[in-house]
Amino acid sequence: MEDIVISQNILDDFFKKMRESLELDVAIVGAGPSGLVAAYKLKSQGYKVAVFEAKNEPGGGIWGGGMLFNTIILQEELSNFLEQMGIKYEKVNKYLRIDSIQFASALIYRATSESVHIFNNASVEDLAVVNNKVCGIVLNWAPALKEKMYVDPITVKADFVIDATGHPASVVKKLADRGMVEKQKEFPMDAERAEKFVVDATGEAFPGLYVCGMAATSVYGGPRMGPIFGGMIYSGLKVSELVSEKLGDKV
Ligand code: 48F
Repeated sequence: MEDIVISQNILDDFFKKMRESLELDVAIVGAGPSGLVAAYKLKSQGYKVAVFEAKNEPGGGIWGGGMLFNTIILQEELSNFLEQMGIKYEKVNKYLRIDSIQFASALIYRATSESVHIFNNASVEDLAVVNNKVCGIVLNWAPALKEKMYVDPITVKADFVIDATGHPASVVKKLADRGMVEKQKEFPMDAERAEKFVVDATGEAFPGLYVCGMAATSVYGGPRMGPIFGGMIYSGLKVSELVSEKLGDKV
């Protein structure tokens, strides 16, 4: 019966990916634009990286563009980045416009082409903290959590964890709820200020825990910006630099 060969192949491959990801240099939570860019950059430098995404589809808030109009906007300075990633763009005034479907799929494709394992349907429900330093993530199946099933999670060890979970900053929130870090509330829309704020706010929120993208805005109380995505790219690039400085020549 051929079906069993298919099943065996799937299980062998999945558990190989999982075993390879049990001890990481960097665990990235959330496969939105900032998390995918950080994963691509860190993996291309040789670090052991995996991405954990609660939804079935990686890509976060990219797919729907602005109000489901599936075009997004980037600053013109990012044309080189888009060319490196093989993404088509059109320059109009001082902005670049790109197709959100191509942008999401290119970031996913680039990260997975660098052999980043992206675990979808995998929700990070807590952190492992030892001696006041984050040293891993606590992982469960997103559908199990959604169904409120009483299932214990498993732990993945990581030297550094990046919270790239977007507006909810759901990883930092786990520590904020316990009074271990302070978390502000997002400000209303102000795209110009927001695009700078998100990059400035990108950094270490707790020993071993970095925050990027809208999660950084949310933790430090910056304004939201809607469907302009340059800040997300710059934030993903910045967090990858900060973490690789810490990891140094571990590769
Ligand atoms: O929100 P999201 O796209 O993150 P981002 O990189 O980008 C924000 C933009 O999309 C947009 C914007 C641009 O100007 O403002 O909103 O900051 O993606 C975050 C991903 O994290 C996943 C979530 O499903 C989404 O795909 N996520 C959230 N919480 C968890 C999680 C969790 N606890 N475990 C795993 N994944």
